[in-house]
Amino acid sequence: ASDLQTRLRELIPEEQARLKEIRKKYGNVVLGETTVDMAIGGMRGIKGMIWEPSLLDANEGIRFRGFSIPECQKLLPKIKPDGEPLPEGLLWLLMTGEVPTIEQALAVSEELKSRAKVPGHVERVLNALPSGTHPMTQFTAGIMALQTESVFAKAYAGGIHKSRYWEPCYEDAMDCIARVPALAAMIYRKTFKDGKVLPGDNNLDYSGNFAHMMGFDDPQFHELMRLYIVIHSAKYKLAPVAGAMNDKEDGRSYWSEGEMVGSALSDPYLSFAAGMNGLAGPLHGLANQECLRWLRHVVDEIGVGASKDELQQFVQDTLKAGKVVPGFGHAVLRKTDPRYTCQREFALKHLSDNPMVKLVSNVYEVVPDVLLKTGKVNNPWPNVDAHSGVLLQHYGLTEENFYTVLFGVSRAMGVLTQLVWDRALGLPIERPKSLTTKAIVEFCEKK
Ligand code: NMX
Repeated sequence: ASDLQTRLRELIPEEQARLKEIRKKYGNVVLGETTVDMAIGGMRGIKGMIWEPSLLDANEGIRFRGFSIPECQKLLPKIKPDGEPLPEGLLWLLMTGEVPTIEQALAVSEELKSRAKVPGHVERVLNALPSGTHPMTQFTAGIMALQTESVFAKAYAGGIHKSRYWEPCYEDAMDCIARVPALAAMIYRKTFKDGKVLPGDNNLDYSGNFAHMMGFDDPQFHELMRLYIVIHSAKYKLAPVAGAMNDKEDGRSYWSEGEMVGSALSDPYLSFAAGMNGLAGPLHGLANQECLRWLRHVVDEIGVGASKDELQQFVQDTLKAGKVVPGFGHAVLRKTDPRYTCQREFALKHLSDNPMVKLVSNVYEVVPDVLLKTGKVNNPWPNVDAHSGVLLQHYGLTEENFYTVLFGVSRAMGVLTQLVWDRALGLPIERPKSLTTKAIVEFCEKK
């Protein structure tokens, strides 16, 4: 099938049967144990949720439906033969588990275009917010304003049979994915530019049009947006509970809110907005902006041509001041993040003369040794955030307060895909068990 919904309709009965079989065959198998430490420590490492779009491997980094980032770059359809893959193709992969043909990816592109119109009241909601409202607050307010369009909420109110929940959920997921670039671009123009909302261009693909609506028409920046959206689209691993905001570091997630909220049959807009409120937390979405700030600090204090010795000293001073070196380390990954590597390759291909790129490269040569010498850092290698800010800055997207919104636009694909599958598989409301500390102590003492 060349359209996504038809392909999903074919796949869903197979996947429902597979899940039933897994449950029947392995339902009683123990996946892991939960300790008191884990209960106190943010449920880190507890295996307790189904998440299909992606999985994190400690050595290889994220895999989307089993495919590593280099594999996705090679296999997913592109507009230019040596260019970056289309996020529309990735969306097909995330939804179906299958690498699409170029026709299928372009069909997704057309489908998203046909759904992209943002209703007028969304801009009025943004206009009502005071100036200085953080772009992420505007973003979640905008998503909530879009919720008036929810097909799922209307279908549920109309008494739809639960076997068909996934259909209106799919409508909302695709509408939401289609509309968030225009919403984000609107926020960008209002917050940082002349306030004029730029119309979309139907001749462009999803990423190119997003860049265009923000006011960026350099085809190379469009390429960067394709890469950026692909690598930021899905999270790594499972996410337990509402309130945890820390997906980037260890897989606990803002999506936990998205998924928890969605499991209560809140529609995709309500669920996605909940997730985005977690992404806005400083332990999560803001790390990329911190990296750029740290690099700017280097430039201000020493200069963009800082020698390796000077950098080493600067890194040591950062540690001595009780701060982390942003962009390095990972809770799960134990190698250089492939999302860093592909951005570095992009930089070497397109902007190797940029002095900030050289600086990032020198930092890469200095930081891991210094971190290793502390004897406590489990992963001294760079993560995705170490490179993204410098790339965006090169093309003129310098307002780092906006970076989390870019991240949010990308994540819509991963998180809303899972929501469609949650409904298709009939997954129930999520309700991990909480205990009081008194109950924990009583339980332990009885043992
Ligand atoms: N700079 C300085 N110290 C570090 C760093 C770093 N980049 N990374 C880890 N450590 C310290 C960490 O603070 C901890 O110290 P202490 O015992 O005094 O609390 C110790 O090393 C052991 O930590 P790990 O087990 O290696 O790392 P953990 O799983 O706790 O945390 C991060 C993972 C990502 C939070 C951590 O590496 C960090 O803070 N990195 C810098 C911030 C950053 O880049 N965040 C974006 C992450 C994006 N992403 O994950 O993709």
